[in-house]
Amino acid sequence: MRTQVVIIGGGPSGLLLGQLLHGAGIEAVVLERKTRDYVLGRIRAGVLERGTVNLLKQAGVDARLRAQGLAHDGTLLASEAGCFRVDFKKHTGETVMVYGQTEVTRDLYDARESVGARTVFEVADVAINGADSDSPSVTFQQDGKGHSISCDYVVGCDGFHGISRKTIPEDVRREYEKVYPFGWFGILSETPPVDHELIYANSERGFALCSMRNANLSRYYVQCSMADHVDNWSDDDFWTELKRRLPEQFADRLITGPTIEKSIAPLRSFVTEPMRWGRLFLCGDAAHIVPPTGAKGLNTAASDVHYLFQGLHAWYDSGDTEGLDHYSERALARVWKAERFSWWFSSLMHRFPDQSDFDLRMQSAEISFLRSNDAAQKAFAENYVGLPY
Ligand code: RFL
Ligand code: PHB
Repeated sequence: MRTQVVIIGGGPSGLLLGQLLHGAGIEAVVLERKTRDYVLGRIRAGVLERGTVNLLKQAGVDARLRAQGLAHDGTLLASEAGCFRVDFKKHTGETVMVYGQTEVTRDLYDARESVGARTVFEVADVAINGADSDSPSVTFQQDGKGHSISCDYVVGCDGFHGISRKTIPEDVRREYEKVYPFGWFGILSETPPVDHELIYANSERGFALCSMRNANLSRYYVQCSMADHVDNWSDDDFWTELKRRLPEQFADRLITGPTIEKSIAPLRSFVTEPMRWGRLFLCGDAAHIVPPTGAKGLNTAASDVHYLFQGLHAWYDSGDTEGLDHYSERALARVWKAERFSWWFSSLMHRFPDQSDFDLRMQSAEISFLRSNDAAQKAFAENYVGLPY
C-alpha cells in the first residue's frame, strides 16, 4: 500500500495533523495502537490556547467547541498570603477556552470518519524503515497480519512512550529531562465547579488545582507522592485534602460528590532535539513533555502541528522545502518557551521535599511580586494564553 503521509499515533496531534492535511488534499493514514474508546477514555488536558482553537477551526472541527467551550478571561492564584486574579483579557486582549482533550479528540475522530479518512486501530509492532532515505515505509501488525505502507513522509505523533523518537539514532538525538519529585492526583466529579475560573493554589500541604469541564463536571487535582496509589484515597480523603489546600472562601463552598475518575500523573519536563530526522518528523508528546501546571502540553502539540502542516502544505503545493527544513528549529523555539513557563509555574506553586526555609521565602516573595506587579502579571498572562506562533 502507498500513501503520502503516515502518521503514527491517533492522539490529538496525529488526528489534528491528519485533518488539516485532508483539508489540503494530502492523503494521510493514521496508525493507532489502542481502540478509539481507549483513547477517548483518557482524561487529560482541559485548557486550549487561542492558537489551538484557531487550528481546530482551520481543521473544520470547532462547532461543538464554540457551542460548549467555556471562554475564560482570567485565573485565580492562591497562597497562604491570600488569593488574587490575573486578568488575561486586560493584559493581552485574549482569552483561553476550557474544553477537554477528550472532546477535542472525539470531534477529530468524528470528522475523520465523516470524510472517510483512514485510521487503523489496534496496530502492533510499528516500525519506521528508511526514514533517512527518499523512500520511507512503515510496517506494522494488525489482526495477526503484517502490513507495509510506503510514503513520502512519516510523522511520529505517538506520545512519550512511542517508537518514533527512538527511531532517530542515539548519536543524532539529544535529550533534556527533569523529573519532579511528586505527581498530581486528579479526579473528575459530576458536581458544579467551585468557581467559574480555575484556581491554582500553593498551600503548605502542597499544590492544588480547581478546574472544570462544564457547568456540572469538575476536575480537581492535588499534589501527591509518586509512591502513592489511587486506591489509597477514598473520595472523602480526596475532598478533605483538597479543602485543606484551598482558601477558606472556596473550601467552604466546595460541592463534593462521588468521583467518576481518579488517576495519578507524573510531572516531567522533557525535550528531544532535533524534531526531524530525514523524512521523519516528531510532533507533540513524542518530542517533548511539560508538567501540567499552566496547561501547555496539548497546546504545544498543536503548535508543532501548525508548523509541520505549513511545511508539508508548501512542499506538496509548490515543492518549497523551506517550511520542512526549518520545522525542527521553529517548533523547538516555541517548545522551549512553553517548557520555561511550565517549569517556572510548577516551581512557584508546589512544595518540594528538599525545600529549605530560604527556598520557601523565595517562593512567597515571587508570588507576592506577581500579585503586586502589573508587568509580571502581563508576562504571566501572555504565557498562559499562549505565545504567538
Ligand atoms: P498522546 O495524547 O499521548 O497520543 C499519542 C497516541 O499515540 C499512540 N501510540 C501509538 N500508536 C501506534 N503505534 C505506537 N507504537 C504507539 N505508541 C503510542 C497512543 O496510544 C496515543 O493514542 O500525544 P499527543 O497527540 O502528542 O498529545 C499530547 C497531549 O496528549 C499531552 O500533551 C497532554 O495530554 C499532556 N497532559 C496534560 N496537558 C495539559 O495541557 N493539561 C493537563 O491537564 C494534562 N494532563 C497530560 C495530562 C498527559 C498525561 N500523560 C501523557 C501521562 C495527564 C496525563 C496522564
Ligand atoms: C485540567 O483542567 O485538566 C487542567 C487545567 C489547567 C492545568 C492543568 C490541567 O494547568
